[in-house]
Amino acid sequence: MTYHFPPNFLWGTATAAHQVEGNNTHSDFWAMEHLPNTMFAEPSGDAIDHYHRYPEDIALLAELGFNSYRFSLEWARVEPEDGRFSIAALDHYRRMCEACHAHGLKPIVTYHHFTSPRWLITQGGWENMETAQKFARYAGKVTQHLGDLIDTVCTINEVNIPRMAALIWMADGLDGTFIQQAAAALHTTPEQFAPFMFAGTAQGRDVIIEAHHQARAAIKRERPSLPVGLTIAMSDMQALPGGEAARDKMRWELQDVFLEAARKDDFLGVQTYSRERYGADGHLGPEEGVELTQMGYEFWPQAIGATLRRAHEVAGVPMMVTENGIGTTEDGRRLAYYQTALQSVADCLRDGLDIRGYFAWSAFDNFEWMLGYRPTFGIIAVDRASQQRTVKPSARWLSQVAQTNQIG
Ligand code: GCO
Repeated sequence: MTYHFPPNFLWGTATAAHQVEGNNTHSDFWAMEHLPNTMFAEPSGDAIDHYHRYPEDIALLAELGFNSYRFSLEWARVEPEDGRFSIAALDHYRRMCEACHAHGLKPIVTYHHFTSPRWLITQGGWENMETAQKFARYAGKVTQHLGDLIDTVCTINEVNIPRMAALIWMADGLDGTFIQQAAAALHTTPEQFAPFMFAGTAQGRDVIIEAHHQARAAIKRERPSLPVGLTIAMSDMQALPGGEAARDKMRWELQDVFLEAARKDDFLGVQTYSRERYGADGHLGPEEGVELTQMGYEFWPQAIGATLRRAHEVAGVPMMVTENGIGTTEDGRRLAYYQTALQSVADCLRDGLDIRGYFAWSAFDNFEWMLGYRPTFGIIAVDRASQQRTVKPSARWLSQVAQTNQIG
């Protein structure tokens, strides 16, 4: 059955500065990527050189028929030293926004996507409450300089990722040698080492939420009408019989606390990739027989519908799917993923949920953090030796959807 999306629905793709720009040498991640005992599969290096190639990249996204583009600013470029703002960097991002407008793409701009300036980590990073003010100062400055060109702001990408890392992925602790080396490289102690991803304590959570609230206020002071929200990573948290209590406890810690913190926002960015199952003893691995993605989690595109419904219930604000996608070498599986995912977004809209847009993760194959360049999430492939871009069939399919504003 054909479904027509609402008029003005935003169709786009998403990227993050550190994953695509290349040479973010002032950032904490750059330092961590280059340690002798690094946890990173490889350094980000030139990435896909989006810093210089954004004009062609944005033109390509427009050619595909999208009407918006979600990208992030690199705080370490904008404020390479505490309190010292680079007007040249701010001008660069202004030009990016201008390029979007020239091509009919609405810029959805994320102010923080995992990476931070090195100096912030030296000062205690995301476990230090003063970071909230520093982030708000930066957010105010950015908004003053380019707020007139921004359509929507996502303050912090995936506010809950540090908690998720601490309570699930890194629950057994981190490699001590890595932490020691990283702390030394960032001029702090292993006890106070708190880049965003590693700020997984309850204090880290409070700092991040406070940073969002203070940034929102700083942005609104500059431009009261600019829509502001945060984004959250949500898997569909399912309980097997007997697993309800374990699931509910985790769901509170990993999702609900943050959804409640977003209740006064203009919108919420929902980012979903898969589901997670809970049994009586807690978190379970993938179910036997279910196809896995390159990331090792289940191919479960219908998760997006479930998470949108949950977010609606708890946060109750307008929503955007700010990321959704799959790491796979088989583009046919990506296409199948998007087909099912968009059907489930359409079902939510039919049920009256207020969903304003859909952003595929990702526009391009890019630097997948600790896993390096191996996982490929892009709807556009990149040959990193020549930096040549090649549109994949899944991009053509999404392009059709975006241009007709409907799925069949
Ligand atoms: C995240 C980030 C992206 C990732 C994507 C694929 O969700 O972790 O926002 O930077 O690359 O999710 O794993």
